[in-house]
Amino acid sequence: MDFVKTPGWLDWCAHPSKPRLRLPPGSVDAHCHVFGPGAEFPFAPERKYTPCDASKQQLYALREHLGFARNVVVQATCHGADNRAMVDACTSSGGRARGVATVRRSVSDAELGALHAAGVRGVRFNFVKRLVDFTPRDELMEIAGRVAGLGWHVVVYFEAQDLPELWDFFGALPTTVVVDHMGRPDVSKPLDGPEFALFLKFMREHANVWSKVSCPERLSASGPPALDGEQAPYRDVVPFARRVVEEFPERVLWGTDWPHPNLKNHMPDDGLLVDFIAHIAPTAALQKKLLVDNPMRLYWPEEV
Ligand code: 0GY
Repeated sequence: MDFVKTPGWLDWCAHPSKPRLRLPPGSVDAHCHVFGPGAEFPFAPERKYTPCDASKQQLYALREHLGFARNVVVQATCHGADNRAMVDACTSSGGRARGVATVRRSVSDAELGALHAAGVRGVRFNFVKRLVDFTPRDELMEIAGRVAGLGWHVVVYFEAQDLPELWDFFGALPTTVVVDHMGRPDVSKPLDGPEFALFLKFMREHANVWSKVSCPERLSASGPPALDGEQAPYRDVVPFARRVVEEFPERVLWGTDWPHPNLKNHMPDDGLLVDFIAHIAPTAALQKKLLVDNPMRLYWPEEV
């Protein structure tokens, strides 16, 4: 099937730079996606955007270029609850990729078992209104209860202003809960202001909550330029991500977010995104926890 990209859609960076940061051996890119290819894995009818193609081969070429060892492929909303592209990426990775799926209440135990066998270790609940239609909370809680039995976790994606309303629901989830992109803070607001304080409180009060400290390119107003090569890229995001890494070093993950859906103004250089890590996890010990120990514990516990 032929698909026409959403107007203004920016394709991923074809020639990312080589990162200056040398990643610790065994590093995991714990948040990335595949899109189609649409001719092989059609995009879902209920999708809110139509992306460019971004194949598993292209993802794994990026993994090698950047110096990662493994990937966690997160189901993107453009594929709805049709997990075939993500599953195909996992099963053809030689054990170097695990997945996070989207499922509906109608999913059977046999289907969940097949996803587990393919390498899926979590489900994603998305609360970002521009990306998905509303799913009743009781349906999500029922799914969470079922996947808890498989030892999976729940990944949640929401925007900072929605945390108060979601607090009780998240607090009742019976699994590890992984927050995408620090709950999307507005980094033009103060680091010590009430909005980000609430997110830190949420992590403090719930020992089962982890955070991805990813996606500075989505959160930043200052943008990428490291003009003199010394200043941090996306420097307005650095204090927020660094605060989370330093306070919760055992509960943070990082990912490229390749191929970067829905960016209309700026497409990041993935090499520069890797260099951002040095600013938010400034020691070798923190980098190892963020990039190796934590994702291995969550996605490959049998190897830890
Ligand atoms: C991300 C962010 C976005 C999109 C999706 O699944 C998706 O469509 O996650 C976004 O538009 O903010 O984490 O990839």
